Amino acid sequence: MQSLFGAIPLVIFLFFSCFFSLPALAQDLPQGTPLPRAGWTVTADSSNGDAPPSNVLDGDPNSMWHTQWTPSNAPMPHWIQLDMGSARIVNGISILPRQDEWNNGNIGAHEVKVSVDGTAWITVAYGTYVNDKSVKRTFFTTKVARYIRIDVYDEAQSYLNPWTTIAELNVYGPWGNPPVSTFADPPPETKGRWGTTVDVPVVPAAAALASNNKLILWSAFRPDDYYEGWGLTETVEWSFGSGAQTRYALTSTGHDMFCPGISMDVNGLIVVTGGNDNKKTSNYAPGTSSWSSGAEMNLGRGYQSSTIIGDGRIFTIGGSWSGGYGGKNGEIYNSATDVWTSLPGADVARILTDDAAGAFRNDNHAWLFAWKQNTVFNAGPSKAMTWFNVSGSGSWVSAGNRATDDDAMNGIAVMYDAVAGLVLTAGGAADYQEATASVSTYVIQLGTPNTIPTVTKVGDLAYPRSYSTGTVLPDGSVLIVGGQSWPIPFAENDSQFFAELWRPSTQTWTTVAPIAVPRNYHSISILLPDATVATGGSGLCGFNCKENHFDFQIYHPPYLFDSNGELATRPAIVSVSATSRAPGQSLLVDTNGPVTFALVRHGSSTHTVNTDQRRIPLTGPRGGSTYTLTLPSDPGVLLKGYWMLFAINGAGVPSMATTIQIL
Ligand SMILES: *[C@@H]1O[C@H](CO)[C@@H](O)[C@H](O)[C@H]1NC(C)=O
Ligand SMILES: *[C@@H]1O[C@H](CO)[C@@H](O)[C@H](O)[C@H]1NC(C)=O
Ligand SMILES: [Cu+2]
Repeated sequence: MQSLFGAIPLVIFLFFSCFFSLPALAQDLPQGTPLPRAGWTVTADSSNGDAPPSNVLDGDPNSMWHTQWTPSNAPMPHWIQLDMGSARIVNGISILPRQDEWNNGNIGAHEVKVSVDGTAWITVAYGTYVNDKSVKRTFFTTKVARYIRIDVYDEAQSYLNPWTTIAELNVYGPWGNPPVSTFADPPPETKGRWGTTVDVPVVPAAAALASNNKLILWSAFRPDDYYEGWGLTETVEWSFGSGAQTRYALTSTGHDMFCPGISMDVNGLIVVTGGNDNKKTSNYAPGTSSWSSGAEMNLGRGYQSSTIIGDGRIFTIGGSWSGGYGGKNGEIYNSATDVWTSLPGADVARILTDDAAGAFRNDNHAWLFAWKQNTVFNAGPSKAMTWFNVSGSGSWVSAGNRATDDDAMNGIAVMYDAVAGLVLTAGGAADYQEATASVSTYVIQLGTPNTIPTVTKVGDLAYPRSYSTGTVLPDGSVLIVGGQSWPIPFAENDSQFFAELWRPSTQTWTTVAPIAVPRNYHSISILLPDATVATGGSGLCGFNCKENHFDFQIYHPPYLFDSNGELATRPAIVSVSATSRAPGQSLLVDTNGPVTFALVRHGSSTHTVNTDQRRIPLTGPRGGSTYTLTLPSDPGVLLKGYWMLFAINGAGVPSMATTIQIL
């Protein structure tokens, strides 16, 4: 009965698809194409008489699979399983939720698994979908599979309901439908490995690693869209370790924190400024998961950058994306007293690029670095570089040009060695959008404030990119992910899938494993306490926009693998003498073997900017199993706030981090 029922709608689908505009449930995407579904079979744990699982393959968005609800409900969890008849290379699924007036059975918490034989399963994605009728797309690192299975743990509408429904289910494979015999996993010991995709019910356009190791991810007033003036922010907290996630609409501060500045203070308070609600300040207190309103900025800003400085205050400049065009000179926030002070002498004219879109774009996303003597160094993206002084009403001193570089809007700038004052810059484009992205890479060495730094052009990126993210790793290498060679917000043409890793020892980029999902405008990357990197987001372009990416994926760098591609044995930090220290003080660290150390500051990420991260290499004498580390004495180098202390063994393998607060 089921097979008969399955065959008729297939014919109808072929007829309908030629003449009617069905929801775009199986379109070609930069990351892959839908596989033809002829001959596939599908089974499920349960179904209602009029809603068999075969409905997910019938091409009709108005028919669905519904778990049994009459005469009684089949309990959660539920599953549905596809047999594609033979093994294929697969890299994603799309789920069309039911398209009628009900949300009953929309999938919430779930796992996506693949199998070659229907017995041994690999989890390729897990997480939570948002409760709406948009197509749910989960892309994952390429696998060979004949069977695809979705396990459903709760309903997105109300996690108490025991139902699951799906209107259409599609599977994707890489472009060109390559034969299974061509499948090869990149060797993880040289290319690293992208892990399980994590589905989250917002497009994470901004993120921060809180001091309690929760990853805070947020979108705008909607999980999938932004628009000015709605005064709330959809937020997800993801727990490092357990992987548990909680979503809530942040309403307490009346602040849509989309396109903001982000900086963390000495107590781990995440200070989020401007964006859609352009004068607001919202402060996240880790541990309580609560946000409070701070004082408003003197100027409305969006796309400004901010950074904590040596004395612990937070400096911001630029940001004409919202709150009016031009004149966005510096100001500074004291989070202890909740006071903003204007710095008219911190002249925004110093940071302007020559953008085709003029004042709207030319003061966006400054590359700010706190430095010695309470200064702030602006490394770009303007080709001119500047020292800012926050004393009194603010002042500046030219720091020359970034060698031969052009304006590099939406490139990356990462302080990979704050002891030596070394900043890596790469990519970006002369204009915010519709411009040729750059491959140029520079190392800037900061010395005494107000002096011209040394700028060295080093090896180019293999892939030109703008809108990518840059993340410093414990060993001082820098991971660049995503971006486009011809950047266009909310478009995915010319997306760069290969990540690249820059190593300070060679001063060159190495191409590493590709991402499964385009990560462009509105993407994020954050170093996690196990020395992996979470990269996610991109999009936020409204309902059913196929450029929305409600997920992140975790990169495991090559240093986590041994020469056979197996997980390397990590060194361990056994104990530390204190969990908070001040600059210049000593820290005693017990380890289970000989190591060097690095402190990496907790990061925050949005719109290519992560001014919270920086790395400090540390070594010290060892007596017995105890190292004595002397911390840098300048608070402009060792910024206040939360840092991850990693031990790194002789093979370059990092430990799990121990959290250290710098006072
Ligand atoms: C910053 O400005 C103050 C006030 O003018 C001055 O005393 C101080 O030396 C300046 N600092 C630097 C590093 O230039
Ligand atoms: C992206 O590429 C497609 C196919 O080449 C083209 O039709 C489309 O106009 C491009 N989109 C943009 C925004 O350039
Ligand atoms: Cu934005």
